[in-house]
Amino acid sequence: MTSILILNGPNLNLLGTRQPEVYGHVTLSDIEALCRAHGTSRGADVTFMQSNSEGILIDAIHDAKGVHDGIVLNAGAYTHTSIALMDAISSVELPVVELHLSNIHAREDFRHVSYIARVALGVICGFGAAGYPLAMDALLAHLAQQ
Ligand code: CA2
Repeated sequence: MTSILILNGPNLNLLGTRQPEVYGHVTLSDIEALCRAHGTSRGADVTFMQSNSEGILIDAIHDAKGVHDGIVLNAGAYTHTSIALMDAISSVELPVVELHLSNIHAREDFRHVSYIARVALGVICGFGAAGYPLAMDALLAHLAQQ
């Protein structure tokens, strides 16, 4: 069975509690349920995690090698700052779909820069929680071609 790691970065544990005008009312638990249901419908195994720590996210990417077939990554604000996350993705040579709830290109200039995009298969942003199943499908379509 295809195995997907869905990895969420800093502050995403706060979803649904603040800034609903930007991120909506959906919680990270709601998103996890959506991803698990979508995985079941596609016959894919889903591992879902969140961390506020850059090091834990890097370790999760390293540990994904040989365990998962690909990663959906919402790296949160580390997207715009972390060369270390970019290097971790390059090192494991697993396909990664970068995902954002908001349209980062319609927001502040500093959010227009993504270190993840340089090493990602592709990027999905601006579709809210619905972006997660879209990212999973993009990853599964890529893996089916391998
Ligand atoms: O749009 C996205 O998914 C982001 O990755 C969310 C990050 C932001 O830094 C990125 O630029 C785009 C923020 C994570 C969630 O932050 C919250 C802060 C307060 C309340 C709820 C969520």
